[in-house]
Amino acid sequence: MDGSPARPLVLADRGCPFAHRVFALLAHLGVEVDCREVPAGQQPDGLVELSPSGRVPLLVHGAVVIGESRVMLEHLAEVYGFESSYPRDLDRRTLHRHAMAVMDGIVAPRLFRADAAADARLSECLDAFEHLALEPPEPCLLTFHLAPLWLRFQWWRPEGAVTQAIRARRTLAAWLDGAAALAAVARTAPDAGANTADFQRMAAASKASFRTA
Ligand SMILES: N[C@@H](CCC(=O)N[C@@H](CS)C(=O)NCC(=O)O)C(=O)O
Repeated sequence: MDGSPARPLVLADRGCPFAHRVFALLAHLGVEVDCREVPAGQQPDGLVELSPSGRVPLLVHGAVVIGESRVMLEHLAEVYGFESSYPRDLDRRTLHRHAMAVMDGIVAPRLFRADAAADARLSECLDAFEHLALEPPEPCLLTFHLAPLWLRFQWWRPEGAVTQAIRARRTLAAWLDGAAALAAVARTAPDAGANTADFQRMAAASKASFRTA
């Protein structure tokens, strides 16, 4: 790379919450992005060469080809010098990273499938989010990471245990609503109705990939 990185290419399902994270960050940074629509579960020409599992979203940026949205955020934040990506204080930075890992490892999979073991840990998971929800939500990797998932829980699982448990925590729910209302998140969010219609297709693709994982 010569100091002017190539424009990022994101292969993604238009409604995917994980891809939404990346589009929100890039919108906030004012970075133009090329998008290629790849419905979850499909493997159009050229995808398998880049991603042997065929999973999306996928970021192609110069020599980097990666398929984990959390790592995409980190990569793009460094490339484009996102100053407020993480708090300066090490302890708070670690807590942001921890909350992001909890979201991806335990909470987000519940969009697609029930998990009794995760139910038992839900309160502990939400504590990890709520501890960070004391100040107003600002554009940072944590807010771009959590907000798209909070929107999908409300749209796709309005009566689900995660959605209900978050709503019962007023401070956390207000903070997540504020994160979802950040300009870059709102501007890159799909239409709620259309996205909910896409959910069945994404859930089916997700089940298929969990089965074969
Ligand atoms: N941990 C991944 C999750 C990616 C993911 O689950 N993608 C959804 C689409 S919203 C899916 O079902 N992918 C199935 C597939 O690509 O086969 C990330 O953060 O990027």
